[in-house]
Amino acid sequence: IYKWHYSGLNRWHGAGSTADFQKIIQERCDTYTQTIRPGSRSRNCQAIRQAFMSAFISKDPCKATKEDYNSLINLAPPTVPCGQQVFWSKTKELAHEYVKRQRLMTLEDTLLGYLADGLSWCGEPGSSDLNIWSCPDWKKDCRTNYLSVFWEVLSERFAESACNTVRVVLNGSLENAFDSMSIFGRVEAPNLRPQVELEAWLVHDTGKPPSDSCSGSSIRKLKSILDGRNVKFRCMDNLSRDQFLQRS
Ligand code: N1C
Repeated sequence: IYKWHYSGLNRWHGAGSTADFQKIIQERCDTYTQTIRPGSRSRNCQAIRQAFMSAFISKDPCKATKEDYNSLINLAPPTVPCGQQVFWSKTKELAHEYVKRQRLMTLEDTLLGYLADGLSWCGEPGSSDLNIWSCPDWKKDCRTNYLSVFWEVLSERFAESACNTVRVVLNGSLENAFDSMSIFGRVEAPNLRPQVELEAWLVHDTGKPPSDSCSGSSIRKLKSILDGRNVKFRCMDNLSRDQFLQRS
């Protein structure tokens, strides 16, 4: 305990870096490139792991910039085939179940999304190690932390690459199915290109009445963001989880 206070490594309010971060990145990369998408362009997992590490190692964990991730993202841009893209907000597990049953893809089905899913990471100035004790929390410490900036910049690139019809799975059991402060609300919806069509699905817990609908104020707000960008919008509501997964 005296050591944490001494070094200050425990001063942040978020979870520390995932144990064996480098090893997990390398193993997931090998699995993805050899087993999950063996057909995809061959990628150098060692270079990807190194680019990931140099994005944040030895840096102030509250001073992340999008540029820090440029070389990593250029090694593996998060693009998916036209018309297969699925966004989600507060529906992660459901969205993944949905894409598994269709020929569709979420960000976690791209290499970098797959590598980072569920992990935590940050470094410390003057050290070449990850801080395994704590990392900055978005609310309590700083928004410009490496984890938040990673998902923001990756999500931005993912949304910019969308074409034809794309889908978003929203949580109809929340009072506001569309949250303008979420990554979908702040980053993805505002970065869709003109002429793309977004289909929103409001899905509520089976056996309960929905709490929001396509005519509610949160969805009207989403519609107005999209109108401003000339993105077409369709909305489907009142679907229970079971109905949604069965029809899909
Ligand atoms: O803030 P959200 O959801 O609206 O973000 C989801 C949205 C999706 O469409 C994804 O494309 O943004 C992308 N995305 C991820 O793929 C992702 N995987 C894991 C955003 N965040 C992701 N995470 C972590 O979950 C990350 O730590 C982020 O802060 C949460 C977002 O969850 P949310 O609020 O349900």
